[in-house]
Amino acid sequence: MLLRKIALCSGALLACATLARAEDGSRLWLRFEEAAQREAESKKFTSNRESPTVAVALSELRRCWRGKPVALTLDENLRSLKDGYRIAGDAQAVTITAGQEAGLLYGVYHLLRLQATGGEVANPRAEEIPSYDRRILNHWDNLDGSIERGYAGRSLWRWDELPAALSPRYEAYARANASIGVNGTVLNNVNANPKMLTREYLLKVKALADVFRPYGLTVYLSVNFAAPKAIGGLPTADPLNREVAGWWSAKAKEIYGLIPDFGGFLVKANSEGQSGPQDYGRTHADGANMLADALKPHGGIVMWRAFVYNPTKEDRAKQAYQEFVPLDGQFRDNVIIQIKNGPVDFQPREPFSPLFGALRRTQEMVELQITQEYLGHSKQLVYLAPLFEEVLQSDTYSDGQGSTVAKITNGALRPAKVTAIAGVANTGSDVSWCGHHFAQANWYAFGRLAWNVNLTSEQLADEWIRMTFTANPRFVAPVKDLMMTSRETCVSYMTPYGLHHIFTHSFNHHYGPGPWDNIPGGRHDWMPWYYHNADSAGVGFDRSAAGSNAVAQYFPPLREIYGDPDRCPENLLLWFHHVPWTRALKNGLSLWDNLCYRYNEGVQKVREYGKTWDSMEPYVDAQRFREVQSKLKVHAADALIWKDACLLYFQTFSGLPIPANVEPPVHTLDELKRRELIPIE
Ligand code: GCV
Repeated sequence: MLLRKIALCSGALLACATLARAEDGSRLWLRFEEAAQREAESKKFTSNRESPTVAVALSELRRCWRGKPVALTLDENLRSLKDGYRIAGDAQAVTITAGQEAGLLYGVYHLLRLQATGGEVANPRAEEIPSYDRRILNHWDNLDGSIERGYAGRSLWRWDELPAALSPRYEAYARANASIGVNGTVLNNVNANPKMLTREYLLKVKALADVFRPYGLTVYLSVNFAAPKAIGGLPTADPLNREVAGWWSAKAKEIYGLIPDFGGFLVKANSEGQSGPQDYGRTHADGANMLADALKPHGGIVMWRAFVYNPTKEDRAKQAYQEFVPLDGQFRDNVIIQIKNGPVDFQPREPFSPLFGALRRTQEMVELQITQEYLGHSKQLVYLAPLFEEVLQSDTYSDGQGSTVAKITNGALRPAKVTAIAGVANTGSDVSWCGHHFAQANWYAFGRLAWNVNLTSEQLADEWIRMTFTANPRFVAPVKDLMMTSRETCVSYMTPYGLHHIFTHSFNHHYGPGPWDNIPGGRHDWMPWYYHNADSAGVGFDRSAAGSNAVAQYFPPLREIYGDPDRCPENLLLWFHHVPWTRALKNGLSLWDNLCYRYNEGVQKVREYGKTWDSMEPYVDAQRFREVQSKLKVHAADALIWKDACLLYFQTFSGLPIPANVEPPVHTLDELKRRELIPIE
């Protein structure tokens, strides 16, 4: 009997140990618990305040912190810290001081990050004030559980079970966000279902908000502008109609009655078929202000998207600017215009949107895309922080040299009542959250950059690798190099030299190449040829003064630089110019030869990544090693398809040979055109 008991016990222990070791990615970068759990003693941790947020902070310390005693001190007079913190250590203890409860929690995660990455934990010292007030994930999650542009399974929100059942993932999600400083989440798709605002769904939203609150995570909703008609029984949604405005005010009151710290609304209006104020002859300002007035008494904000364009003769890249600049100064102070990083749509590389800086009397925020809609979904390893960094550090010259997108939007150059930054989320029901182990790094980097816009993509890769995998330098160095080059590699095999939007349109999945696509009767501004303009003379979109003159929307000297093919940065050349195939680039080789070399280089790099990863096997747990390895195989095969498709197609116009030292295409153009290249996940 005794022996049987011992056997059972040791079986259970073994199971526990195995479970503890299992690495399926579900713990994200928060893998620090195990090592510390037993060592920490609860009495080492104190606070001058009791609250659910402080309780989370203390519990994180108890579970994970191996260092000196920690005292949490809330001092509400420290308003200048916003939700940041100060950390100071002496011989006996570490003190975290903050002006808001969330700051204490963020300070704790700072300590845990130091511990996990090998930082200074004996005498830590820091003062951190976040770059943006609101650091927000945008979920494009639908009420039926699907996710628009989601590549990591179904929605995290189980609407059919809420509010009664609360998945443990809700709290895990809030914790992950708090650990990187994300403090807001828009739960539903910008292509919003009006049902979201019904009482039935608001009760579900309240349940989520209650779980998130201790982690400092505020809930926002995308709203459908036609909701007063769709669910309110009104004959119109005209923003200047008093009943409509009254309906929104009552709805706001109802929401705040349930969720007192509700953040506000995100709105996609008069864009891609969504209704909006223009349906009633009103402007974006009329629409945004009406909602802003409804939210104002409760402290809510409106994030009004600038992603608007129509199939007119005007260059799509110019339309958001044309729409919004004339409205500058007309928006309420609780409205903020949410602008995608580039003027078209989250391409592997775009110039920054010329709207940044152009709205001088209107608050602006950046929308980045964390989900890899145009950068290989969750099949390809593409670390996006270099893209985010490139956008945020781009100089708009709007207020003289040094007017970066970051400074324009974070209040550093222009006073703002509210500053914010958004990232379209890449999370889903997938065990590892993001569909690819390395896609977690993009969520991580977004949050950390939103917290501190001056962190470099390299620092963030370093932190993330150490926390998510290992601090072994034999792993960190090559994997960091792989991550750091991966975005440029993606640009190389998809859209080098400023090419853009040449993804297959047939299935609208934005994964594989389709530069030849031309769907009869389809919108011209959704067709790849609209963007590449390839002909026997050359390739690229002429946005110079001789073309669409989109360059004029940029401040000097950028408009002159972008407008001149000799001065335009080569990585944006075909964005702004239609360039002869034979034109020599800076290295003396023709555009055509350079295109061939870049596509080829992209493919070779992905193959190298595969080899690098293969050699990482000794340092990685078996499951994650295998899963990344198999994704890299798909990645390499698909990069090759991109190269063959683009070179063979563009060759029909250039009529030039592919240089001998470029790997010859293995596919034929007919075959590539005939088959739907890449299946959807
Ligand atoms: C949510 C692109 C995407 C759409 C997305 C839209 C937007 O067009 O392909 O899926 O819709 O952008 O940002 O509103």
